[in-house]
Amino acid sequence: MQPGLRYLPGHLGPEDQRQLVENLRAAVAEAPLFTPVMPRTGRPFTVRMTNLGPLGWVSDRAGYRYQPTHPGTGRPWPPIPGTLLELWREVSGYPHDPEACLVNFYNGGAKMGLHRDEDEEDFAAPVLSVSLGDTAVFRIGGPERGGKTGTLKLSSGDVLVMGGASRLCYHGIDRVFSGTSSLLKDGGRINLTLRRVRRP
Ligand code: MD3
Ligand code: FE
Repeated sequence: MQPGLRYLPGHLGPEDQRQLVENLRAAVAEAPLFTPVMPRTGRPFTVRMTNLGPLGWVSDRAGYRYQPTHPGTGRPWPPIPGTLLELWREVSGYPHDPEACLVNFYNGGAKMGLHRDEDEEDFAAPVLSVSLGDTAVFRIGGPERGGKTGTLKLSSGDVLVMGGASRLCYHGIDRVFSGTSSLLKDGGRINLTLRRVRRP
């Protein structure tokens, strides 16, 4: 385990999980999932995304960035649900609210390669992750690419707080195990990451 990484297995109970899924269904109706593409190459991600909050993370041929509006509709992102703001206030140890909640949707074949989250100005704030639906294999390494890595299974209701040194560690999702949760009626996995983008 990396210093600053806190793993809170099953932190969200079934009722909170179901409520979040309901919030997300409404949010996705307003701000549909889109398929980001890699900068320059235009190669599509296997994960689909949307965002909640004043800023959202997007990736397209022009690069990675945070922006206030959905790339397809041009409308502002829906608000971050109260349950997530309460969770952030409870576990982040950071005195300002998050500005972005990236919503990642994984179907059975989706994965996310090793990367660092470094498009934010404020690395003093942790990144907080909530897993919903099918179980995934999460991989985390150190601050340099090519270092030693380890894995952790993330199940529905698990919360991870990446603060301190862990904030800038390489990480990714190796695979998702289809059919391991009945939370989402069509299966798959949702990961929510709450982020502070700008310095307060
Ligand atoms: C460790 N998401 O959205 S969440 C991402 O499950 C992302 O969808 C993965 O990586 C997912 O950028 C992993 C856990 C996570 C998130 C951010 C981190 C781990 C992290 C930032 C720094 C270190
Ligand atoms: Fe990440």
